[in-house]
Amino acid sequence: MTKKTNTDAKQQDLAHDTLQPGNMLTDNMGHVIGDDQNSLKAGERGPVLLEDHFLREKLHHFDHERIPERVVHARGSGAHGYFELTDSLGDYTTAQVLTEVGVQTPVFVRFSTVAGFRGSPDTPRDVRGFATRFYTQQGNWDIVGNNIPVFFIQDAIKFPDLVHAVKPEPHHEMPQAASAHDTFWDFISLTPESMHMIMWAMSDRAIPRSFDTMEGFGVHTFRLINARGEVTFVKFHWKPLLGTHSLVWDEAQKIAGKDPDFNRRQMWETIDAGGMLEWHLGVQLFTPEQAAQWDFDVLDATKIVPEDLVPVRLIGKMVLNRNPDNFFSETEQVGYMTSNIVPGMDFTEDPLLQGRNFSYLDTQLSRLGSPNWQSLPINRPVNAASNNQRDGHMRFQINPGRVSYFPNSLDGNRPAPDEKQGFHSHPVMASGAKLRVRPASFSDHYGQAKLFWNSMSPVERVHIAKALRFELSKVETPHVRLAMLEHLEKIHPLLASQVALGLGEKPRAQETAKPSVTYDEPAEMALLARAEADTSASGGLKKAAALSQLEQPQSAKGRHVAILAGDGVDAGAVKALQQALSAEGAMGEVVGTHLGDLGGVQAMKTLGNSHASLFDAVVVADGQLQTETEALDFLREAYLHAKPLGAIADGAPVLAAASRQLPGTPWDAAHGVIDDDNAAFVQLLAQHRVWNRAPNPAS
Ligand code: HDE
Repeated sequence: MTKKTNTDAKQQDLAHDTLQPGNMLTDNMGHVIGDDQNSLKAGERGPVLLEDHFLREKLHHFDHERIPERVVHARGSGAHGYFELTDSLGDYTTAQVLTEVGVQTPVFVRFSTVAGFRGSPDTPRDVRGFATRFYTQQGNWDIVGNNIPVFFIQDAIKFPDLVHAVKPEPHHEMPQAASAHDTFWDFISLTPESMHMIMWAMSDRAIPRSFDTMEGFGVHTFRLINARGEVTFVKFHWKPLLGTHSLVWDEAQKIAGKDPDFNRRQMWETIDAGGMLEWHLGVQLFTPEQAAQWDFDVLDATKIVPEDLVPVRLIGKMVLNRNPDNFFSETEQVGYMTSNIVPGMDFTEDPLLQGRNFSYLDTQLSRLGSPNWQSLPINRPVNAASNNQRDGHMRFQINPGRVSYFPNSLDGNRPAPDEKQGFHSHPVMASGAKLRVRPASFSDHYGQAKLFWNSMSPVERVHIAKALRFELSKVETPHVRLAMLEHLEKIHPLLASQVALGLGEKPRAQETAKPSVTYDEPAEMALLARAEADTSASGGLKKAAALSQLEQPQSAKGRHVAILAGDGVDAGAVKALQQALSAEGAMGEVVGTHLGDLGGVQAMKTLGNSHASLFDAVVVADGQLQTETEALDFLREAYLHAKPLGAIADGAPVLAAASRQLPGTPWDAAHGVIDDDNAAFVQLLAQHRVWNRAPNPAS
């Protein structure tokens, strides 16, 4: 069967505007330039003449090359691909993209951090944006989501305050891409509705390993409407095929210096090498009647609908497999909008979503500079836009004829609205007094924070406590730190006390454990493992499925393994390991004492230009590295970051030498250090981290 596909539609559309260089250099008006390296001067040694129109044009364009970066989500990276529906939602919606099984719809996805500037590193502790545009035959549909399913605030009117608080402080513009500062925590401590989101933001979710090991969420509840006009509520989920995995905090900070483009580079290189990034699209479908039964409000974006109440139904797959041709024209100029929905869908009354529907259109004007921004190649729909809008700065199209109004009799009344095919707002009953209030159903701010806490594994709980200690210890104003401890107390007293210890405050709980600084102390882990909270606003659940990342699918696919080697390496052993890894979709990269040939294997990276934090696991393949400090550091770092370690050929003594740098730590197979067993190593790699190292590693 030939697959119905229109994935090429956007690629073909973009091809119209993709310019190949001609043979001769011209100015922007097509005049061939004779000399582009010397300006026109009066005499050999100047002065330069104003008459030099080539110089002026070139400088003029250069002077205006920058546009304002996004006010949030400035740092980001995008890729093209397609979405293919495998399971029709025809019972729930008339949207073609969700009913035509087997059709491939082109997509462009942009991943981002929120707080940092455009040039900031990829790996701060932050929420990640996950914005997807579907170029459907019924117009663009955007899911402008995040990698966390809830948000800090319930009402869009608070968004500017939230963003002002988290961005670098306005008097000295510090810190860059970090929430660990006074203004953020001041705002949060005065905003109880943010507590559920704070638990997510302090968890490992806020330091994802890569774009293709993070989930995506539409966050808000939307409506689907079927042919009979019936409404179903829906929440959208992107589930990565590789599972959801994170960095550890010390590693994330080091990557920010060693390779600030870490996530961007990995996506680019994966696609460049012919690979792809993949997610399932999942939906939670529920009726308004079901929603009315729950003890939380589905219009409140600080709440999840636990998967135990409504399972996620996987309905299709998204594949990203083409890098942009030009970062600026595609990734920078793409303008997503929550208001981009297609017939068969509708918004809900979520006040955060309603505010966003204004903001995303509005912001493009100051960023892209003209009301014609929707005609930019990356933004225009594959079904051509057709209306009576005209003129404005940078008009791209030439609209012939004298008619630019509706109704008209001079051009056959075209283009005309179409009752049948057009978008309809669902006729939701709306009435009431005009009130500036928050509904009572939005008032539980701690119940789902507790649900999240209860759902974490012990090691994930320790990471949350450590993240809070890190962040709050950077807050200089004592009353802000204390105010945050009050909130944590309401989530769990043991969590609050463990954080208090790190801040030099008196813990309220009778029982405490030494807070871990370098290691996850087993005592703290054991204490927090017992810290179960009573929940509310959680549909009666004490714990929810799919929140802990340790429950995620395990696979070695896409993992990068450093193979440390010098000139004396056994090339056969290295190649055997590389083969075992590539059979599972992982990569073994030789990191050499120098670049190039190491007696039969090629080093593409060196111990000096690389770092353990840039790999998922490390194997040492050469006994002569025992005396190489950089090799020992590689192994030590990887051990501390709970990564699988191994030795092949005569590498074992190097592991032993590295272990002596960390006295008292076990370096054996039971703790993720594998000697000369490729199959066991690959199996371990699929588990991502070795959490049973005791004491556990810095994170
Ligand atoms: Fe955004 N957000 N946002 N946001 N957001 C922007 O739009 C805004 C919110 C999200 O890769 C801006 O084009 C308001 C939630 C992503 O281009 C701006 C509110 C979620 C991106 C804006 C929110 C998001 C943005 C800045 C509160 C997850 C990057 C540039 C009501 C569901 C899109 C731009 C890209 C970007 C406004 C809250 C996700 C200013 C007013 C909740 C992924 O319009």
